[in-house]
Amino acid sequence: MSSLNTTQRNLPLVVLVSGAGTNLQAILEACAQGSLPATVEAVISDRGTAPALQRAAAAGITTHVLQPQDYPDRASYDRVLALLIDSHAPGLVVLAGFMRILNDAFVQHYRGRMVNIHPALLPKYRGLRTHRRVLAAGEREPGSSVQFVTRELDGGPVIAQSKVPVRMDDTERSLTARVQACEHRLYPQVIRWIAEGRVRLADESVVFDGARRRSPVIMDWDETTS
Ligand code: NHR
Ligand code: GAR
Repeated sequence: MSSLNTTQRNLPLVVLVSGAGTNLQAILEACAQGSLPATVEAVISDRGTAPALQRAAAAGITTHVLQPQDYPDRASYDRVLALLIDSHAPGLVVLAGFMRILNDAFVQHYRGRMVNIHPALLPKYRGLRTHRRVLAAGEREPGSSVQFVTRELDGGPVIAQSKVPVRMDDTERSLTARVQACEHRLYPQVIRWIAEGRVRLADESVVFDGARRRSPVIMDWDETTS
């Protein structure tokens, strides 16, 4: 059946989570508002207790829990995870607070089709407990980055970043909250660019509107919100 609006298909997403799921929530809301031409087909968690699962269920999204302790090794876990993801035929796999390292075969399978959000201005502060390390280092420029996932941990090409002001009296909690508020705008925006075909991975670089980028897009919300 044809109608006026059938040319633009929504990008099917599978979102991987481990925790609170506030980024998942921001993505779900952007989809529901029509500001993100994507559909969350499934949410998969490596932890049965992740609050993100409740958020997904509340939005009527299919959820799966795949617990590492039920698999003999990382390779078999990653293989089953990929089969489960592929059963939903996503155009993009979205890591949203997913806390488990994925093996090379997995990362290769989703090359150019998997993104991650990390709470720092990469390449600074790769790895875990980012906010604590940012504060301990007296970092003056916290922020968040969205990148394509490649073999090197937190080392894939960065698509976009957003900076966040740090305050004298910041605690791990207050800084985390400010960075997350910024992530909730950044992640839907980057997924929108991918859904619209404006951003893709070519070799080791991000291509934006047909041009190879040598550095990430820096989001300045005053100018670039749409
Ligand atoms: N996998 C690959 N191959 N490459 C990346 O860049 C990945 C990845 C999987 C997840 C997210 C990431 C982050 O943004 C991510 C990026 C977990 C760990 C980790 O050490 C590191 C980085 C990231 C996520 N995880 C421990 C592990 O043994 C478990 C830690 C825990 O359970 O708390 O998997 O920072
Ligand atoms: C986000 O701040 C994300 O940047 C970070 O975890 C949070 C997940 O929050 N990711 C990492 O630290 C990856 N190591 P959420 O579950 O509420 O979306």
